Amino acid sequence: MLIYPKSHYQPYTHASGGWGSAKSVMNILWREQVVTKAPGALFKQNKPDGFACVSCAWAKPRRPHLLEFCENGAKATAWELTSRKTDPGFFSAHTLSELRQWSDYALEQHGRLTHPLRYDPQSDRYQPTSWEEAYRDIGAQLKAMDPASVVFYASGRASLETSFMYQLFARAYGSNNLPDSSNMCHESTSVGLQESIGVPVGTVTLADFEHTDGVFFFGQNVGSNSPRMLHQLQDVRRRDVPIITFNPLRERGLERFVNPQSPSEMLTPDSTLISTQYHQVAIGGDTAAITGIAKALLEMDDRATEQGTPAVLDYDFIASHTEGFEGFTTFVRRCSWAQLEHKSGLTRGALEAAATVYARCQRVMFVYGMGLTQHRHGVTNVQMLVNLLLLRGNIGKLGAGICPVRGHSNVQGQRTVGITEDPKKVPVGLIEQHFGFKVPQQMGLCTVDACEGILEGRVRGFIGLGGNFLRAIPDTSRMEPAWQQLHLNVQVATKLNRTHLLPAANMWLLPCLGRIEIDRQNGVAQTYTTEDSTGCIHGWRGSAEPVGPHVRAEASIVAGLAMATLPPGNTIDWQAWSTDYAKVRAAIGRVYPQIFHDMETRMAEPGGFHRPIAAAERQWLTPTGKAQFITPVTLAEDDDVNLAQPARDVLQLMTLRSNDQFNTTIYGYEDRFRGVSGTREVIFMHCNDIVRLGFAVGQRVMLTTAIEPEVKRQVGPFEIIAYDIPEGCAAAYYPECNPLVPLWHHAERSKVPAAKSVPVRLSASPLPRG
Ligand SMILES: Nc1nc2c(c(=O)[nH]1)N[C@H]1C(S)=C(S)[C@@H](COP(=O)(O)OP(=O)(O)OC[C@H]3O[C@@H](n4cnc5c(=O)[nH]c(N)nc54)[C@H](O)[C@@H]3O)O[C@H]1N2
Ligand SMILES: Nc1nc2c(c(=O)[nH]1)N[C@H]1C(S)=C(S)[C@@H](COP(=O)(O)OP(=O)(O)OC[C@H]3O[C@@H](n4cnc5c(=O)[nH]c(N)nc54)[C@H](O)[C@@H]3O)O[C@H]1N2
Ligand SMILES: [Mo]
Repeated sequence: MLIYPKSHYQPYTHASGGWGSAKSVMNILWREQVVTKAPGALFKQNKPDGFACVSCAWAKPRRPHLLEFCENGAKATAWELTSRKTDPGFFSAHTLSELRQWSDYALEQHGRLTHPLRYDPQSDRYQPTSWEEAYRDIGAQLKAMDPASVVFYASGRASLETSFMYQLFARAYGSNNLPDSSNMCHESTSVGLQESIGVPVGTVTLADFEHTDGVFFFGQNVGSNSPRMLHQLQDVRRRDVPIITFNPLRERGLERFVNPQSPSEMLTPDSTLISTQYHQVAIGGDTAAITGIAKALLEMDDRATEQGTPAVLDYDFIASHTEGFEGFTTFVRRCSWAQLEHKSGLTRGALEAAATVYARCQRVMFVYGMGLTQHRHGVTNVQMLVNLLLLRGNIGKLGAGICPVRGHSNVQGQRTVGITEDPKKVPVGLIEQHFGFKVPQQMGLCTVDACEGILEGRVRGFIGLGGNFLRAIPDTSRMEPAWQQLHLNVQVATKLNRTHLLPAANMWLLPCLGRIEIDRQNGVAQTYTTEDSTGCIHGWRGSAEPVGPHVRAEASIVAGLAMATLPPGNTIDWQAWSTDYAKVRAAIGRVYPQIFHDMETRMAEPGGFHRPIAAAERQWLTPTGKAQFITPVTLAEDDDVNLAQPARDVLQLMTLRSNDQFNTTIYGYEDRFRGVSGTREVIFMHCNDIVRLGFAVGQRVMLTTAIEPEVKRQVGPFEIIAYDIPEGCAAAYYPECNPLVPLWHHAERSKVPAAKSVPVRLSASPLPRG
């Protein structure tokens, strides 16, 4: 195992990108021993003849750059291509009890899984098994279980082909229990946008970036989590288009950027200023902030009426395309500035400044991420963005629209091909017609429901198509003991993680190919498809040799499990599908003809093809055929705790990602842009809070959840860092803080865990400095 340098904090003052980025890429290529192997793969990353990067869902341009990847995409590639292996020899040397003491970093860094494994309770070890035995035994277990008690989880990476097969397998087996990572991520988007504009996805494509004249950025850390978008933002800024950012933290990538692939920028002190206004909204203050901007707009519009100048609101659009305008504006007018300033943590002047820019621009897009969706009122947040866009007709025209930045590289696509717990969201009739089985009608379990089912013992079986479920979900300390009570647990994975280390009575770990590897079936390299955050669908193929002969493609594993489980007589030819993905695509085209007709030719076009998004054409697929202004019921995104008196010792904690991780995959201990190295066990706080609460910079503290005191939820010790963050707010890393998030503390309606707003109290750590 690696020994880390002593933890270190020094504010970072350079731009994002630049030499720091280039150095960080070289470091990981070296560490993963892929310096010679990776560059070939990196040239193919996000190219028409290459593979889709696994690091984020941001769109890939029709005419790619010579190197169409970012620092974190390169890290993801190196991490997957690593020459390190976690093979049967490793498992015979380590018991699971021992491995549970390892860090997330050490587990994955040990390398790729190479053989199918079965847990042996006697020796407390994983032991190699054959694929045939694994399928047979898992199939036998599944056949003996009640389908309603089995959960089929998907982390958002698997291709459209594999995902389509997976949901079909679950439904043919008799279960709609298809939670996915989206349930912890952009489900607030899927619920909110569907109600507001009649589609569950964003309306913006890359072309809009070329025509926009105003970008508003809410709660998304582009520099770390979708760095390729910085190219579009840089182009936007070169046209002198304003970018207005709302984020409690001053994120480096939203301030300045140097393109590490541009020699002229790398060799000169030039960097691009990204945000032209930066508003450090309080955590959970966005609904109030957006209300404030709307209020300022209404006031400007009133003045225009008085003075006989052109209206600020787009009344034609509002009249012909929307409903609910009166209710919404009445609400906005009723909110006082004092209230809005208090809840948003921003001054009236700041909100008016943002409104002035908004009113001046003719084509505005709103970009957002987890800072909006992972709140108790995350759905309201998303709908507030739409309300503000509708006021000036900023949906359904070039250069304008709503742009959720999805996380996993195919998370949006998985939904498109049927991975959802809600059978009403899939074309049941066509599935039944083509595949000859009855789709169960009962609503399935989403992620939070699945966790509740596990806690209560109703869920007995769990199949995981990727991901690190036990580490990604809330309330980890309560979930871990319950997880071990499962009867059946099957995990399909590329690398070992903590989810695999708390075994069920019957547990298998099945190694699969990664995205970057060539997937040969009957000697033919297969292509596969994904859908990005802008609804664009591309064909891809792997370019590196597989990690070993015993590792199988995800599609083939799903088919193997399905054939071993389902009764003979269903009309799906799993064998043929898993050896020729064109056949799966043909089936997808039959079930979703509007989106996927002629897929075989369209997927190969440069830049792929776009799924139709009705709202982008100003067709509103809502019950009344109009876009909806939806009036919020409250200004507070999080009302579990009133952060004003008397709870002055409670801080609102956000859990977030460093620049050196992909979700629960920890690449290293270097959060460059935030200036932290050597550790992840830190809490970022405002200096006034540190003093007010009687602590000191560098002191180690325990964090305890301040709601539901009868359940003790605690993590630590974490070192205090004084940081530029609003008073009353704090930040620390995910997944280390997941034990603090109560399972019930999730967004209303979308059930996305409210991971960005956990009320916590701090106490001095009793433990000596480690
Ligand atoms: N390198 C890398 N890339 C990734 C990932 C990764 O872990 N590493 N994860 C992928 C996945 S699955 C996802 S979903 C995305 C996640 O990408 P993001 O959506 O950027 O998610 P987070 O890093 O959790 O941070 C969200 C941002 O929200 C801000 N924030 C927190 N609370 C609030 C609030 O109340 N209001 C506002 N306005 N802002 C707030 C935080 O300061 C932070 O900048 O990235 C994807 N891409
Ligand atoms: N507190 C807090 N909790 C959060 C969040 C937060 O911001 N704060 N964010 C939430 C969000 S947005 C998300 S998306 C979830 C993420 O939840 P998940 O998607 O479940 O987690 P990941 O960390 O992305 O999964 C990593 C594992 O996936 C496996 N893997 C990697 N590549 C492949 C592959 O190609 N195939 C297969 N089969 N397996 C593969 C590896 O074994 C690796 O260990 O976490 C959520 N949890
Ligand atoms: Mo995500």
